[in-house]
Amino acid sequence: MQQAAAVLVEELGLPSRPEGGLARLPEHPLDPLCALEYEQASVARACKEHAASLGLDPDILRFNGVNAQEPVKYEVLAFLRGEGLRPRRTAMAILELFAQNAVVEAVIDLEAHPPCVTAWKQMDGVQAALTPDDVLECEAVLKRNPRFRAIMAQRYGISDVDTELAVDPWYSGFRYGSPEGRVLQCLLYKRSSPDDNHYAHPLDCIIMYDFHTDKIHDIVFHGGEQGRNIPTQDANFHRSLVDRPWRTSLKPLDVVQPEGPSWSVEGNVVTWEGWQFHLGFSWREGLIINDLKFCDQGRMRPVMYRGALAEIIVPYGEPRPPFELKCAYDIVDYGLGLCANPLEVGCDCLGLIKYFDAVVSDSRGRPHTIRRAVCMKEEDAGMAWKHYEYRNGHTEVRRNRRLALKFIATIANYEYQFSWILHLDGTIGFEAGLTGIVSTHALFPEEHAAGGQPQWGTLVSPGVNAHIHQHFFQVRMDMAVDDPDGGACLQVVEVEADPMPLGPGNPHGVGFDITQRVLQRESEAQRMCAPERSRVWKIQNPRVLSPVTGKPVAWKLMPGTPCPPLLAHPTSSHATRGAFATKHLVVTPYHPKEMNPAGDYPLHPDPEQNRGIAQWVQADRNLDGADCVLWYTLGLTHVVRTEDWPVMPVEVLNFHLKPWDFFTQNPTLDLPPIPNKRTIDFDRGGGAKAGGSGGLAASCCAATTLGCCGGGAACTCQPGACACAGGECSSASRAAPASCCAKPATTEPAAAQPSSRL
Ligand SMILES: [Cu+2]
Repeated sequence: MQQAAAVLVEELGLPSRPEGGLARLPEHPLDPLCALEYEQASVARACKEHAASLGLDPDILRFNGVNAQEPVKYEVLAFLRGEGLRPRRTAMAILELFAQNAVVEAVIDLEAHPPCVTAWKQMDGVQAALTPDDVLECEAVLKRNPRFRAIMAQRYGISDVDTELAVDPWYSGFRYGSPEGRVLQCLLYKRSSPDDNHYAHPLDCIIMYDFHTDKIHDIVFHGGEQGRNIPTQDANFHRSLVDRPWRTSLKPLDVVQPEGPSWSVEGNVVTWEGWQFHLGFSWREGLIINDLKFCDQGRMRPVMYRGALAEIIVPYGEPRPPFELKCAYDIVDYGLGLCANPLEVGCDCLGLIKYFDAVVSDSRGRPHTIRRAVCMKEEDAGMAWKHYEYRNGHTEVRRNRRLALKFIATIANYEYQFSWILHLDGTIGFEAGLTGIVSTHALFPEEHAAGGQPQWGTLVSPGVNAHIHQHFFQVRMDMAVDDPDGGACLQVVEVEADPMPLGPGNPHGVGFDITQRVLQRESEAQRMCAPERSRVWKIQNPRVLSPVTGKPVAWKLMPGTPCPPLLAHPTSSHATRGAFATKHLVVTPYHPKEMNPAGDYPLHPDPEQNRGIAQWVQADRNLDGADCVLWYTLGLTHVVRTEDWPVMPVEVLNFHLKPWDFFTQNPTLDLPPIPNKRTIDFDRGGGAKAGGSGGLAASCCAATTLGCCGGGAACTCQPGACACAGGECSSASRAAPASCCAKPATTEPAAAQPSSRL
């Protein structure tokens, strides 16, 4: 492994580690850059000094994305095992040279004195991601453009573009290549008030615009030369504009952990009920789960070296220009981490929450802290297991619990909520939640003529079409499966259940059997889900055998919500650039440069050179006994409903990883048989405080939230003295009188812990 690490370090052009001490050490080799590293190590200063040394004006640098450069896996693992040196701390900055249509990749050595640029590579013809700063700058610059202002005034009667107009810049797809510059398709909407949902008022116009040069390349009016009136009907969800009274029937529903959480956090390393992992964050991917392990009866067993959402594609189905360009790649185009929300306390996550801040770079290279970018919480996860012995009435039942890590990103009109979820029983879940506002457009003239119905979408408001579209999310999982080398020798096995043919071995026709096939090469490992065949994929370690079955220990990837195929034609730009989404599972051997399945940059002069995973797999590398990386795609065909308007209820997609012969038994047998003490039998007193039909005005049951008095008895409850009037104490109170009548336990969660930085 050391040799492999050295080769990869050399291939990546990373500086090798010199002998001697270090000025400053990160806590963990995979820790993201912190604000101090931005400021003291000064990524921006090093880049600007280097630019000046090349004769460039430092002020033209735009910091598109800055990350700590992730060391090669084998170096990290060797260091964490105490067998290797700490990987050298470096940063990777993607820079734009403003108005020069040029992108630079710079590597900054953070341990040099002072930190300095060690690599400066100008990338030919690519465009960098459209950051939040870019989006705001594009809107502001376009609104100052005299030609644009004149069109808005003459065609739409909009004279105050600053307050009456909203501009959503999207990448322009295949129509413009990088040589033309940073050309964006700007979707336009009118606002009827500052907090108005402007997506209810789309203009029949798209502007192809380069905000670096302030050049309008094209203007496309799809509503016809005469234009149409802008849809006027408001559709709002802002609290100040909702025109119906708030409902008053909901009672509080609190999640409390009076004794505190079950997790512990040290730096970015989290430990919870056997699980341990490092929490990472990048400007591009957002949340990253690193070095996930499970402590199995005292032995720490690796499960997954790295897991993160790798790419998103949202292709739209409207075939008529200008909407044939409408396809968003929400990670490579925008940077999901850059778009992460600061989570709202008491809203985005409930209960006792550990928040992690994220530090990203703004366009000028300054650290920008996203407060509470990631939340972590324990959640009840239903029943873990149960058996009721009907012969004697004895029950054994345990509750399952899960640890959920979540972040939410806003990409223009849409919100995405992404969660990694660890369960007590070893299940790993991934969830994508979709909400926000569907993308809208004004109707075409022929649609108006045909009665106002859109042909490729749903009429959500008069004159407003919400286009039909799809969402695909590809998750990269570098599995380890009980291998301290990070899964260096694994196999991915496709497992299916097939009916047996009728015959001598199956005379009654009831037989079915399991077939297993090792995916030998990349050409064989581009697979689709097949629920009719119960298809799952097993990731096994042939070097570690189960003492029970004698077979390799494994984890299985289980598709969750049904995933459609990508519906764009195979020759279309959506399907060629978005080739990663044309298969539900792709397996590749680990390579540290292969991280971005839709390519490293949004636009490239030669699409064949920027196709990411479609290009990698053409090497048809061996996978049998390789360091296997899984790329799983989950998706949805979104036929918009009127219920999705004006803001969409959360739609959840998921899949799971489950241990398969990894443990020798159910790993939750040691869950203690302790009933939840705050669970209340509503009909036996729990309804009192609820004020509903329980009928008890002031029961001690309600005061303590423990069952005490039954039979409709009124209660008085004071510390150390609980009395029931006109009734007998319930069996619960007889079994545990001290707890029943004791001072009520606090319902306040433990003091909120300060946020950690990522
Ligand atoms: Cu959608």
